[in-house]
Amino acid sequence: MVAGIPNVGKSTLINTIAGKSAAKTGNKPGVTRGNQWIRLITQIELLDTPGILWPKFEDEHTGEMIAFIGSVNDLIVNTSELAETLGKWLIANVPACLETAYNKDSEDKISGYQQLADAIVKVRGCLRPGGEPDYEKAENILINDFRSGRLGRITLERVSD
Ligand SMILES: Nc1nc2c(ncn2[C@@H]2O[C@H](COP(=O)(O)OP(=O)(O)OP(=O)(O)O)[C@@H](O)[C@H]2O)c(=O)[nH]1
Ligand SMILES: [Mg+2]
Repeated sequence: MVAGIPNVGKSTLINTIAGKSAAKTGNKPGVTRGNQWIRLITQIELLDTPGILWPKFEDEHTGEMIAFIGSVNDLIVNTSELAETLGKWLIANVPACLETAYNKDSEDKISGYQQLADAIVKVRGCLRPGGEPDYEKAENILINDFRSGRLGRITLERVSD
């Protein structure tokens, strides 16, 4: 049986082992809706299962990290808040990744979330008609860049934690 939190690659792992696309996969949580047996050879089958989460998180940061990586349905989290929490975490922990992605041409280092949002607006051209900054677009860019690995390979938890 392959079990774990949503959207981490359980179905992909089974397909890789089976050597065929027997289980449905997709880049969002909740793709596998029910249990599904997939036969590897006559005597071995693997059970694909829907992603599961704890009924309650021990602490807020655990829930935040699960949301950062896209294991909570984006429809039930506030994108603005998620982007800000993620942005602040990245500034505090891996500032160099942000500098490389969004601030190469500036001499001022990104030191706060507003500065980060403005840097994304500038470098990725997030403007509304009329020239107003489109922060909503910048928020989505930050989340997508983090999840797709565009900011680099970033580890959220360390053994020392
Ligand atoms: N970069 C990378 N992406 C992966 C890997 N394994 C899976 N993915 C991608 O992650 C996304 C989720 O994969 P799934 O196999 O559907 O994940 P799941 O755990 O079965 O998700 P649920 O069924 O929703 O719980 C898909 O877009 C996969 O292509 C991996 O090893 N590396
Ligand atoms: Mg699945």
